[in-house]
Amino acid sequence: MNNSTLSSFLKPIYVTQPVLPPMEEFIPYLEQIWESKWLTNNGPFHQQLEQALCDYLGVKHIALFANGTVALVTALQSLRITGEVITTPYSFVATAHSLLWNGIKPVFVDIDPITLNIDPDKIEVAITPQTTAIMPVHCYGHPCDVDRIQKVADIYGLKVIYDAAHAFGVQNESGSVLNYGDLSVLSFHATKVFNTFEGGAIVCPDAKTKQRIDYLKNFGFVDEVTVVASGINGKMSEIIAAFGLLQLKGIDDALQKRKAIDARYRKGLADMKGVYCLPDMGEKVTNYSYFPILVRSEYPLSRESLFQKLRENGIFARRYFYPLISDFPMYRGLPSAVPANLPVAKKAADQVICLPIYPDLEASDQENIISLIAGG
Ligand code: T4K
Repeated sequence: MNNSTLSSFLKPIYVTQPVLPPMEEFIPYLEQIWESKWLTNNGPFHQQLEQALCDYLGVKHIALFANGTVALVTALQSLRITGEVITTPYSFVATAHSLLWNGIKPVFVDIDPITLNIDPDKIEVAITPQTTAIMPVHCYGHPCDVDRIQKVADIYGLKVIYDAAHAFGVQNESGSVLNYGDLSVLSFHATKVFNTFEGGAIVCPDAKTKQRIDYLKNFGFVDEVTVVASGINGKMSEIIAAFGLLQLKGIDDALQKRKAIDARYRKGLADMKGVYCLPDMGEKVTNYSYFPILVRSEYPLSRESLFQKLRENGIFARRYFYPLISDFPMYRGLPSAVPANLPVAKKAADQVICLPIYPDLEASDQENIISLIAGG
């Protein structure tokens, strides 16, 4: 990113900043790895992190990956998804890229104006004989309408693979949202609520599916002489898995701090004309992974002007998710990518700014951000 507009005396505030544990706490983990010389391929830390995450998240099986994107690509492979997959244009490009990497045609449908997640009412009309699955995204960690999506999937015999990159730890009344659909895919990227530098995972409901996923992420190997699929190398290494175990110790504290920041924004922005905060979606447990605002016409500045103003003041907010995925060159020729098909998503993409939110964001910096927005 080019920060040249930033005045030299300003400390830049980014949309996020990763949480890191004290470095000395990581040394004992490194010593164990140096001692055992077991660096990757389902080593002891890898196995421990899989179990620890199952326990923490309340899910049955987890397969760890090097990052969320390779996990998405592998999730689609594991269920042999082909043809067309219905998905949202309002997400990070990796969602749709995972489809193209599998030779699958994305079919974009519009989003719900409140949740900004895929609109379940729009899915049915997009189904064709080639449709094999739905890939919704729990955008900003807010759960999709999982029941209605499953209902459509059941009627038409479709698989559901959730891109749950934002949904670490999120729960509804029945428990983890990661338990819905056929598979859910997490990202542990540096910018995520739970980060392992890079990392990802597939959450799956049964041991058989996890077994297949484990083959696929290790070249398709079953044993030394048996290869059952054209798998990939998607494995998480021991150093990353060990780091994940350490990170997990701090996750509840990080979520508490995020909650307080979310509350301060909501209070500070409550009466600001033209600044719309996404409402409480009624989750039982939220992760406060992003703080999106929609800058509407009643606000004195355009979204772009406010975005620039924040940058000039050292606040590097982001316009997640502008442009829409459907506007990128590899997608815009698709019939479903035409703007007339996606008016709600287009409007959100044109209005959104994600404000900085991360556990170490100082209250004074947050007050400054709120004042800058109030200044119009
Ligand atoms: N599906 C969804 C819905 C996703 O959002 C993502 C990833 C994926 C799938 C794919 O998962 P992974 O394969 O990434 O595991 C970032 C992330 O790179 C990406 O992981 C994330 N979504 C996306 C929403 O955001 P950028 O291009 O905005 O990242 P970047 O490098 O501009 O970072 C944003 C800010 O964070 C920086 O301005 C400063 C701060 N930062 C970043 C990094 C990398 C740090 O302070 N330290 C760091 O190490 O995409």
